Amino acid sequence: MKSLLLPPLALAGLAAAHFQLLYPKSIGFADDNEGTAPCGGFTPDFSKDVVDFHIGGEALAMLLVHPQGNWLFRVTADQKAQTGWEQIFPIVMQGGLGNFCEPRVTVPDSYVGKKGVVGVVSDTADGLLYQCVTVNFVAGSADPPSVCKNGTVKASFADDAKLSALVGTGGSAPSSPASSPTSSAPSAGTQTTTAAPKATSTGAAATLKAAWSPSGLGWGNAVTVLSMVVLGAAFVI
Ligand SMILES: [Cu+2]
Repeated sequence: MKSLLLPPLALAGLAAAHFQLLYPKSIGFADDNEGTAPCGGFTPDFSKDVVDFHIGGEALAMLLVHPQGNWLFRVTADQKAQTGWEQIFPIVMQGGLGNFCEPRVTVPDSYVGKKGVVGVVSDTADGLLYQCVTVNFVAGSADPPSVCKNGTVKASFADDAKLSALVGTGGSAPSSPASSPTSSAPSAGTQTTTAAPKATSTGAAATLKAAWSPSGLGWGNAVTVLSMVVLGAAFVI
């Protein structure tokens, strides 16, 4: 399997490095262009690598080379990756540099049988960074690959207006700011978390899969904070 991991020395002065999508296979990674929406400077090409993405659960594995970043996972059936982006998981804040994986991200049933694009966007100190995967949406679920692991990082659900603007009515066109930059994040809903004291878990990111729906309801677990177990962490700083 092709490894996209940076050599450890590269982690020292990482002004330029951003994040890498380790799984599924990205349509392309170019550090200098990763800030280019919607796919980090690459254009989806369905005559090339198209991977099956199981809507009942597929892993998304990243390597964040920033001390902190917020993750948006989104899908569209627009093969040009311009419109129709839908959020498929709550925005997660990763604290700590290293591997991060959501082992079972799901996609609405309506995508089965279609081709489309899975997008991962990270909001970091360097701005918004993009990676895309060209996929066949298929039924069923897949076991997470070995590259799906979590380093010594913390994760919690977060609100991020910049990321929320990239899905739903916010559209995805980078050059044309949304006329109404509304955030689809239910700000009121996230305030109902006082009943759930900060839950700490030694479980992996799978535990982050809370009851959540794209409609914005069900953010009750937003305060869940996890201490990721080290599952073969790639880096020790
Ligand atoms: Cu960066």
